Amino acid sequence: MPCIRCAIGLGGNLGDAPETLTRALRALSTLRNSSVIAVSALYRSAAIGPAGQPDYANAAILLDTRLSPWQLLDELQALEAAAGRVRELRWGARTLDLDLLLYGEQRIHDARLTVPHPEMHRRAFVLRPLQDIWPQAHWSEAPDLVTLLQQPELAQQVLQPWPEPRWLAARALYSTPLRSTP
Ligand code: A4P
Ligand code: MG
Repeated sequence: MPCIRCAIGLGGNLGDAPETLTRALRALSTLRNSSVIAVSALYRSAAIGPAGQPDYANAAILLDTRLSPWQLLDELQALEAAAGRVRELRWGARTLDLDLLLYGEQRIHDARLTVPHPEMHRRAFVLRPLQDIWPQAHWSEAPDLVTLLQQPELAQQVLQPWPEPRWLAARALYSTPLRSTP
């Protein structure tokens, strides 16, 4: 397999979400045939969806991988299941959402996988972290990230940087100059 640059979105809003996302980042850094290239800031935002939910923590990472998109999805779902199992006992709900946002410039649409992620162009909580790690990201007919984020529907989504020490420490490990963004 060639080495492909891809973007993964991380989200969670049950339990200690910064801890869950930090653990997911550490696990992703040990993924076989893959290297973490860049890590976004952590952001906090109101849940989009049913009311009455806790705020979300969101982030994104850039990964170079020789895994196929489906192998990568298997790995992401295993991490979700692991986080979910731990939390299910205590919170009764999933705590970690890992989405494959972009896989190089490939377009995939099958029963398991749609890439680019079909909702990402509508979500500031995906696009703002993506801008941190891959400002030139582009896909299909979507405009560039700056233009997308200026659209009224996205501009009204309030996203606050969440300077959580555990995330900052883990992020620093993967944000050396050698791992600069493309
Ligand atoms: N699947 C297809 N394409 C993909 C892909 N590119 N990446 C399939 C990952 N999975 C993909 O996923 C359901 C199925 O989608 C998988 O089995 C996989 O084969 P899921 O994550 O179990 O389902 P879900 O999370 O309930 O649905 P979905 O549509 O992924 O939810 P979203 O869109 O991720 O929304 N508000 C804030 N502020 N921040 C958030 O992070 N997240 C959500 C969840 C809602 N509101 C939010 C946030
Ligand atoms: Mg999802």
